Amino acid sequence: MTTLFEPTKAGDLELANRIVMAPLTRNRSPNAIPPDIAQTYYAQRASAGLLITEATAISHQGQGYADVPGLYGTEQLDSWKKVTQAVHEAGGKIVVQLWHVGRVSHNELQPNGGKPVAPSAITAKTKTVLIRDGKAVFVDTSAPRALDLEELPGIVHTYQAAARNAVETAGFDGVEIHGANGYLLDQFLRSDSNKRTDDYGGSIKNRARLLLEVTRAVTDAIGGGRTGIRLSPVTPSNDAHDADPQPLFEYVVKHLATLNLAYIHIIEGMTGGPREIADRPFDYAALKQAYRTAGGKGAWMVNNGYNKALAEKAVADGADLVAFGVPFLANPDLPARLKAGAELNAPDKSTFYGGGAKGYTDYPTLA
Ligand code: 8OZ
Repeated sequence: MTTLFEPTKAGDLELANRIVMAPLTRNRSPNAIPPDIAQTYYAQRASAGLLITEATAISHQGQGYADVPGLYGTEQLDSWKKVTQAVHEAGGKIVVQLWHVGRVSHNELQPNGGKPVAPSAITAKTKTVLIRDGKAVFVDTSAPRALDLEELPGIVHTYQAAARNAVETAGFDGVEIHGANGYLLDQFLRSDSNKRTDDYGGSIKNRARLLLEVTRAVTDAIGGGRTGIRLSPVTPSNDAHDADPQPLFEYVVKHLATLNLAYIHIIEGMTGGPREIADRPFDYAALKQAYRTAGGKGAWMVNNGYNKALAEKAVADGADLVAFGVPFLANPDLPARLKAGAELNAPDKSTFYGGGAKGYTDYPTLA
């Protein structure tokens, strides 16, 4: 029987085990530059089969929260390079999560104080984080403007350039496209946030077009075998809602199947919340089947609320990889602890977002 602790492959990525560190936003990157201490944080967790970085903005326009990192400036790339070196020296593999927040932003975070961009000019009923007087404060997102049709090739190109820089300049093993949690690509997918009347709105085919164009452009630049994508079919995060997610996401994975991706990363249920949402049922087995039937060979990565028993069952039932978020944040040696059946450190929620070493690099490993 396959276990969590066996090596596997995800596209071109050779992984020491099936345990993945999920992307975790930490808001410790002033001026969008990862701090030196991020080298320690990620290297401490290098025993994961794969590390996925915190969501990382592909452009200034793609940024939506204070002190999140970017991947578009020289200093940002130089700093990430030190992170990837530290992880590789520790024997790990690391991909960067490519992020454009779309409408989940604030004027203060945008170039020249402009409006955030979105498929349609509909404000998300959600909050973002600004720093005021050195303190993180939650504020409503600003009203967005709809992207012009002529701007969309530039968005695709920006993802592609970020992927190329990630691999060629910053030394990442690959990238994960953030297609989840109510950010730009997810906003295009969903019927509630996308009211466009051009080729990028209306039908499922049209709403999925931008995500598929972005993914194709990224795979053209760095190869499908180094490209993963994260999707969250039913999460309500950031005001995400679709009238009929099952056919939408089955369409998406069927078309992703042709791109020879390293992996498909699925958030089951509400991101960081319950795995089942009463009024948003979803058949994940059918989603995976749709991908495999269409010829998709990438690793199938599952996420949300997993513990050892659930993860072992998922792998026995055919998942290839299991991503752990908060447990990995609080347990740098999570694979060893899971293997030993050891107690886990409790996470300190007050240090999740913002701050320094406390709650970041000071969680103890097993003796
Ligand atoms: C928590 C806080 C801010 C952003 C996501 C990138 O949900 C995030 C995020 C999570 O994907």
